[in-house]
Amino acid sequence: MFEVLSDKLNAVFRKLSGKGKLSEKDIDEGLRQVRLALLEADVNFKVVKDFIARVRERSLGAEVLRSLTPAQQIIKIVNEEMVKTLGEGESRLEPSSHPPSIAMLVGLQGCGKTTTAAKLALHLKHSGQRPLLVAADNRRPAGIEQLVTLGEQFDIPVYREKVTSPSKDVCAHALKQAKELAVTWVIVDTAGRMHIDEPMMAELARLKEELKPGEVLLVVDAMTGQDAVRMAEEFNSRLGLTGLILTKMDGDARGGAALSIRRVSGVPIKFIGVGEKVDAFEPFYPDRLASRILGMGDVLTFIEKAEKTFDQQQVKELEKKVRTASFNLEDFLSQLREIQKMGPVAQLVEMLPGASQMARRLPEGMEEKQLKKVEAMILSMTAEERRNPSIIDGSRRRRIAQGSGVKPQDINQLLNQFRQMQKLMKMGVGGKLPKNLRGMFG
Ligand SMILES: Nc1nc2c(ncn2[C@@H]2O[C@H](COP(=O)(O)OP(=O)(O)O)[C@@H](O)[C@H]2O)c(=O)[nH]1
Ligand SMILES: [Mg+2]
Repeated sequence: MFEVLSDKLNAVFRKLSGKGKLSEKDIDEGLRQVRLALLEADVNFKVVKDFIARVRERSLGAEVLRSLTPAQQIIKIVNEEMVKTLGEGESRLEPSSHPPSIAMLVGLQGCGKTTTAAKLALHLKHSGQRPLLVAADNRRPAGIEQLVTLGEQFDIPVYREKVTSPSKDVCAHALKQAKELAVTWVIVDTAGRMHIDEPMMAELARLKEELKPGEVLLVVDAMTGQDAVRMAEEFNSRLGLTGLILTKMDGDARGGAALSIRRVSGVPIKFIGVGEKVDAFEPFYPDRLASRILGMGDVLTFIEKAEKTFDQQQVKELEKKVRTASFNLEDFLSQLREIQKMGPVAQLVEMLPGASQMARRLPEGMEEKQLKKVEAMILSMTAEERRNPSIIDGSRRRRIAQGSGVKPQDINQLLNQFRQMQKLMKMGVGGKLPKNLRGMFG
């Protein structure tokens, strides 16, 4: 979903993460590229302008400058502001206090209305509701058959009449049927046209009058970009929409519609269609979409974990030790434990932009499956040995190996790796890592 936009934003973040401290100029350059990426994705220019202004203000604020990981903080801000742009919180269907609840689906021809009606009905059925589909699109006989077929396939009742019945009558009769069947939701598929025109709007307004639906949902094709956004404004001003359903999000939509439509129209996105199949339908979660677009779900989780795991005092002490080269196996052990608290090592390292280079240099013993083994070896050492590994001779090595259930060569390997780490530390290769992790990876 939105791969091009996603790739571009990730390239910007990688560049920012590659630098240690960020200047105002770095931030502005990064945001300039974010702005371009959004515009190229066909996001409404006012929405982009507003978005960049909000991100910039927060990025230049204290929360980033004080932070140990400025680039990660910016990603976090971009994510939060993107969630706001997409619409905070999840927007659910509002059930009526006098069942059945009624949802009327409107939209142009070909946007996916009929398919979406079936998807919505199936979604409701799966959440324990009893839906009734209503084929009120009398402009397309084939549309009626399409809905009937879908209904049969999923064992959902469909109310239909002959093509010549006015849709107003179809709806009135459908409501009667709904009461008889004691359904909880009525989903009405209405007629669309190729373009917005007055007769269509007038007919939909009449239907709305007849049905008094609690939900008037506009179905729009996400691939149509800013046209979809204009459509939402127009339908909303004419009919009063309660929600949007963005279809064809699985296609090659650039993201412009999804990222603009809420801000511009003020109407929340409630569902997205992600394929032709009837189960390719999801409630809309702004935070999940933002994470997908940013490809940063993992990094955000990582930042949260790192924030929880490391306190600044701890980091300062470590840095001092690294500087004075007094980092010993005891510190190493406590670092190992911090890492274990955070989760699988390989995964953690992957989450860190810029850290993957470092990961390749990690001693083998740092691999997750080896962590426990390394820990056991260090635990079998005396405090003196941990503080000053150079005293570990042949007989000590045998004792430690026996105590931790490994071979003496394993102890050798660990000591070699540790010496290598110390060397790397002195060379300052940790400088490329986010500051609060330098101690961890040496
Ligand atoms: N890829 C994809 N195709 C969709 C989606 N929703 C609908 N379609 C397709 O869009 C076309 C038009 O759908 P239809 O429901 O007949 O549109 P309507 O004219 O608005 O009723 C059909 O080929 C559907 O399979 C979606 O979320 N993803
Ligand atoms: Mg249709």
